[in-house]
Amino acid sequence: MNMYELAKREYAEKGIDTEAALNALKNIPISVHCWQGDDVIGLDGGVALSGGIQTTGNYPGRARNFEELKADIKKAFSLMPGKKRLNLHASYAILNGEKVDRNAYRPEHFKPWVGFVNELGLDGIDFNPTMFSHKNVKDGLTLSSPDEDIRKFWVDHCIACLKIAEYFADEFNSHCLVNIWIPDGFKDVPADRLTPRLRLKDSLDKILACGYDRNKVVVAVESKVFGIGVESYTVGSNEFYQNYAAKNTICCLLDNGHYHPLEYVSDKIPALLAFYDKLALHVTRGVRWDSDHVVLFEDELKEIAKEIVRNNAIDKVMIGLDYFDASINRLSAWVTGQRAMQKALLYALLIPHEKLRSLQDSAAFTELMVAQEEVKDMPFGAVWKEYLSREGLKEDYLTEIKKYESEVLNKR
Ligand code: RNT
Ligand code: ZN
Repeated sequence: MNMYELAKREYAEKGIDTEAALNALKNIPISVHCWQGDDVIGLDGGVALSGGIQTTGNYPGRARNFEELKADIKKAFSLMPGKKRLNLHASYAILNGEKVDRNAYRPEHFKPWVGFVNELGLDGIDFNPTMFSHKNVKDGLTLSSPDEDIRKFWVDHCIACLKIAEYFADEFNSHCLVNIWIPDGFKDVPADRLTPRLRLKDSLDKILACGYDRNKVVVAVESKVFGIGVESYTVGSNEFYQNYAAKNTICCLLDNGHYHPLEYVSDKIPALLAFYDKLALHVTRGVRWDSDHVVLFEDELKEIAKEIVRNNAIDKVMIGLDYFDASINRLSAWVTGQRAMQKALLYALLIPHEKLRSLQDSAAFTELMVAQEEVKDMPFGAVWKEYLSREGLKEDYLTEIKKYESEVLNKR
C-alpha cells in the first residue's frame, strides 16, 4: 500500500472521505493576482507605487513588460494546482502607445489579456480599478477628494472598469469580480471624518448607477484600517464599507492584512455569511502590519479555510490572493502562496466538521478539544502529495523555478 492508501484508510476511520475532498479541492477557484510578478508597477506608465502599499526588496528578474509578465505568469501558473482565475488591475492595460488615461480605458485595452488567459485555460478574469500610482491621486485622495474634477476622474475610471468587467464576463461566461480599493486617508488627526466619507458614498452611488449588469459583474468594496502615510484615518473603513455594501446589495472584500492584529478575518467570514450571499477575500499575510508577505500554511489561513468549508460557503466566498514580495524569487513567491491556500482548503476538507459541531452543541468541550487536537496528527501530507500527483505536479517546484531563473530571469 502506498502512503496515500494508508492515509485514506486512516481518514476513513474518522469518517472522512479523502476522494471526496480531493475532488472538491480541484474545483475551488482561486483568483491569482498578476501583480506579484512586477512589484505592483503595472504596464500603463503610471507614477511609482503609491497609496500606502509597498514592495520591498530588489531580487533580480522583475517582469518589465507585458511579454515578460506573461512568460512569468505562464511558468508560475503551470506549477499551481487546481482551478485558477487571473486577477488583473486596470494599470495592466495594454495601450500600445495610445494616449488614453484611466478614465477612458476600454475593453480592447485588455483584449490581449483575454487571449492569454484563454491560452492558459483559466476560468476567468477578476478586475480592479487602479486608484493609486497616478497623478490624479491628489493629496492622497481619489473617490473622496474635495476636488470635483479629481472625484469625477476616478468615478469615470471605475465605470470604465465595470464595462471592461462585463467584457471579461462575456468572454469567459463567468462572473467578474470588480474590487474597489482606494488609498484615501490622512496621516494625522483629521479635522473632519464625516465629509470625506459622504463624498466617497456619493462617488460609489454614481459608479453603481452606471447600469452595469449585476448578473455578470460582482462589485466589492475593500476596507482598510490604516496604511503607510495614512496612519490616522482611512476614508474606506470597515464600518463604512460594510454598511454601504449591505445597503446597496454589493459585496464586501476582506483582506486579512487590513484589520487590527487581534482581529481575525476567519471570525468575520461567518459573521458576514449570516447576512450576505457572497463575499470576497484577499488572502495575504501581514507581519506586524499590512506587509503583504507571501501566504504560508499557517494557523489563521487554516481557520479561514475552515470557515469556508464547514459553512458550505465554497460557492459564496470568492478567494483571491494579494501579496507581493520583491526580496525573493517572484515566481516562487507566487507558487508558494497559491499552494498554501490550496493546502489550507484541503486541510479543512479533511476535518470531521459534523462530528465536531455536535460535540460543541452538546457542550462536550473536553471531547471537542481532544478531537480537534487529533485532527492535527492526521496524515495530511500524504493526501496533499496525492493531490499534486493527480494534478500532474511534483511537490518540488523550486528546481524548475531555479532553472527558469538562470535561463530567463537572470538575463533580464
Ligand atoms: C492595498 C489593498 C489592495 C492592493 C491591491 C494591489 O492595501 O490590499 O488590494 O494590495 O489592489
Ligand atoms: Zn487587498
